[in-house]
Amino acid sequence: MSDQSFRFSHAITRRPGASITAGLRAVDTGAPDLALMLRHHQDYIAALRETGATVVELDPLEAFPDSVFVEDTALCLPEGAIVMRPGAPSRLGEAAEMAPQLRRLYSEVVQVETGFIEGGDILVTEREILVGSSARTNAEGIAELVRLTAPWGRTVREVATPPGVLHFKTDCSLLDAETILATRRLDASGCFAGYRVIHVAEGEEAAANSIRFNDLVLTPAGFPRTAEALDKAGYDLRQIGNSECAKLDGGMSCLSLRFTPQ
Ligand code: CIR
Repeated sequence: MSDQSFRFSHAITRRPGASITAGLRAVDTGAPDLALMLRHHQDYIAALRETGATVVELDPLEAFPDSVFVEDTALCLPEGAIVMRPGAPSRLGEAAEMAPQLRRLYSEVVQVETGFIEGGDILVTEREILVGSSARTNAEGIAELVRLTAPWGRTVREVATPPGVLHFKTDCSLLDAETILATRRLDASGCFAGYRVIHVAEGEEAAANSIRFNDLVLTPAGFPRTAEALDKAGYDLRQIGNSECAKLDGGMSCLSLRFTPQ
């Protein structure tokens, strides 16, 4: 079994700007503190770099308050990058801002042309691409993903993001080629049949949005029972402050595009 689903040479990040206070959120739990968010962002980048990867840090895009959440703008596979079409109207233009960055690193960059799809709804495992339909990702966008990845021999499986959950990966992460970290509510749908699943602790659902990046697992700080379970399972954890991104429904996966261009 190869491990190309979690071994990456590169990551792209974007620093949050002052307009972050206007970012989208399901529930208003107070304005994010930009200075604290920037400190957390630096810790996040340092952990990615610790693994030896090259991390690109893009400047803030003040016209796009949510643009720190770069994951939603593209799907990066070894074969090529696919520029997404975010379903949130205020985020649609972010994808065009990311495209030239991807062209610098990839020889093949293709584009979703119709429908809506955000990277946060896509989980890539060794055997397939899981895509959750959601308020941000519709059937047309998923059909585009199928069309664009078919020439690369990829299999796409449509699943459902639980109602009221922003993205499919809000509730799950890949931990290794065989293992997924997930909330019980998502696993109950049966979408992970055939995988080994580790559940986040009751009341620690927000810990499900973690990332495996090379030898590390980056997980949001403040979820000690899930951290203990991951530690016991043998993963090398870095707990990263996420209090400010959490106010905007963002977590570990949203903050980077992770890839190894062929
Ligand atoms: C949004 O609602 O689009 C942002 N406030 C949060 C995006 C989080 N992205 C992700 O989970 N991939």
